[in-house]
Amino acid sequence: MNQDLTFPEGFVWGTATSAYQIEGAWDKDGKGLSIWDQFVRLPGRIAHGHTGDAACDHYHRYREDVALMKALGLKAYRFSVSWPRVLPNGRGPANPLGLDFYDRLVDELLHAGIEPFLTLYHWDLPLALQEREGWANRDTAYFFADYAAVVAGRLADRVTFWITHNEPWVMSWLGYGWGEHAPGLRDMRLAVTASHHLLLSHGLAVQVLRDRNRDAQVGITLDFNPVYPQTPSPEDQAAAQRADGFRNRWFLEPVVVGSYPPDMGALHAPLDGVVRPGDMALIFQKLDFLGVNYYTRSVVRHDPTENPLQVGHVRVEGSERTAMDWEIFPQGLYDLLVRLHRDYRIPALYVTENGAAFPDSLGSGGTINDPQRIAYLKAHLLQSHRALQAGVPLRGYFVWTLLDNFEWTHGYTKRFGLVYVDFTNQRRIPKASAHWYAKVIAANAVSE
Ligand code: IFM
Repeated sequence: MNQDLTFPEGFVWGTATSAYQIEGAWDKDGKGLSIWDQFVRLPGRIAHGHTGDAACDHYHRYREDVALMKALGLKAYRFSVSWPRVLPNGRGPANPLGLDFYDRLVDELLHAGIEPFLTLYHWDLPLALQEREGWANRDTAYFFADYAAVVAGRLADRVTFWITHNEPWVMSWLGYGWGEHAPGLRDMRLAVTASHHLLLSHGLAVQVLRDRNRDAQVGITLDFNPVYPQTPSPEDQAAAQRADGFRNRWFLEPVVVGSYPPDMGALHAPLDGVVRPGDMALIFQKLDFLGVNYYTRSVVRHDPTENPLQVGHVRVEGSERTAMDWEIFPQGLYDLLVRLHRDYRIPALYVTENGAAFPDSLGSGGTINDPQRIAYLKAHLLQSHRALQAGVPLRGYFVWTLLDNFEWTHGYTKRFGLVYVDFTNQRRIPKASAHWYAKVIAANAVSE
């Protein structure tokens, strides 16, 4: 028989989005350009040449979108602020119309009884700062703190939950190391340098946010890929340990321990001269919570031909996969949450992103049936509940994402939303998973 597994009272049920992926209005009302506005225009970078110019037009339709969230019974909404919308040049005078937009959005959310979780940075760096080397330039960390002050100056009276960065690992490695994301650079040294400046900017911004609002709850969101060895051999286990250091601990440990993982060998060299005295203490600020983004795991083996970490990635045959070709492995979320709690004793954890893309299509009756997404979410919620039972201080869960949106290099070809978006006319249609999630929220429970 199905059993209802109840979540703690006050558990925060939400969805997450990011500015570039949904807002559109890329050049409206005084917004400056971001590195993504430029990157999407480079030939061959984005599937079908898609851009975020219009995206979900959320900039103009935010009222309708908040009404949708309210109808789903969401308790919280995680969104990001576009830095160049607020500071067109990344620094200097603020754009009042840009700030007004977030002011209206926050009021609309509060009016609907939805708690805003505000992310300051989800990858859309002002282009003007990239022209000064972006995150490879230490100054950017200080400009970020000034930007945090501007946003907090306007919203800290109503926003309690603040997230400094989303997935700085992706920003550093895909943006500066492997060239897959904006700004499209391919230089390991730059990637490591950027990673340090991102972390530094986090520490500086935490101080600013606390200064502006004593009651602020401040955290950072990291993306985790729990790593499993292909075999129990000591070589594979050591490879898994190295992969874990690179993928999971590089950003986590500076923030919650105050130092880079000591076992990262070659990755430390580029930090010479980049890390200045006092930096690690600045980065190691008290955190109120950690945001955990989880989608899949990695399985690895020792492979001396793969440099510099000598880690080979293994494709697990026969496992179910999403449209991103990511293995579906719900137990990874449990393992991760338990491990974060056990090893780092962080006061509170939120799953700030979890979800899946599938090839959804509009059915003849105008509905979207997405049983795979429901199964994915349910399985991950069961693992979240298991983690709670094991004593993990998990306070909330945010589905990625509210609306089908611009999935970076995949353009609009990957649909992650609970709500289907017809990009020809911007019509929003809640999928079956949205109705399912609304029931979970209303019951504060998921059935086994
Ligand atoms: O769409 C992204 C989001 O911007 C960051 N986390 C992963 C999501 C799915 O790829």
